[in-house]
Amino acid sequence: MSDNQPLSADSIYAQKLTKVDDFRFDSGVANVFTDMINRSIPSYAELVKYIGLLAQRYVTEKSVVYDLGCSLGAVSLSIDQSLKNRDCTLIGVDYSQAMIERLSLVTQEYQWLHQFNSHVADIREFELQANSFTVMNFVLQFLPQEDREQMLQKVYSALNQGGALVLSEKIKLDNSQDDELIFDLHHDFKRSQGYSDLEISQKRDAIEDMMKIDSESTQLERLKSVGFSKVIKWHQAYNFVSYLAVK
Ligand code: GEK
Repeated sequence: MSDNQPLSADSIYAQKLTKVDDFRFDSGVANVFTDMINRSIPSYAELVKYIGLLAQRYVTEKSVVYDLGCSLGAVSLSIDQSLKNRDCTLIGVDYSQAMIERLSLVTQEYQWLHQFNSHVADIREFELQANSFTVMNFVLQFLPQEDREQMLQKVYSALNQGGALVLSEKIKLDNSQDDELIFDLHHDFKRSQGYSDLEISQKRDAIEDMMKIDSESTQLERLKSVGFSKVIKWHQAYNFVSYLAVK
């Protein structure tokens, strides 16, 4: 398959590396991203599809919708397809230039049903307009832990009353034995996707400093403390969960 296809296979950590550098969302990762995320996050494709369905309930006519940390735009594409007869503007933001360039490449033949704008920006610095629906699908976990509450506060403030945030995160279970078990089960899942033990451990070494995982209780308390009136966990596959938080 040519390098311009979204399905180039992820073999970034397949060979033994003398030194494992910190993980970066560079062009090497962007080129294999669709394969990488589908083989790393259980039920990723279903989750993305169902986010489109949630959008049907929360996106209001002529409103803005945000896909923060959009990578190759999977969530925006799902929402675009799902909202057939509603006028809205989709905005994708990602700080990786390589991701946004690749998003443009892989969607160049796609006919958007809604206006879609993408921006290269750090979501912590990016000003949010009033909007009805914001999605952060596995993105908050990459922010320094001390910046996460402020980011959620900003999202909450920009949402219209009755609007919703979909927040998907890898979590730590509060009970340490349960957490070890779910961690191992996720490892089994990655093996079943064709990743070797070497790939799994080198990727973990690369990512562990830049992706600090919060516990389930921290996630729930933080969403409540920024003001969301309703917070429910609507999806879970292993230790990958998604919360629906309604203003
Ligand atoms: C999907 N949502 O396919 N500002 C902007 N972008 C950021 C920041 C930041 N501070 N930190 C990380 N990113 C997508 C998947 S991937 C998840 C999201 C994963 C971006 C980063 O460049 C990358 O594209 C994305 O967040 C995380 O549904 O790789 O596990």
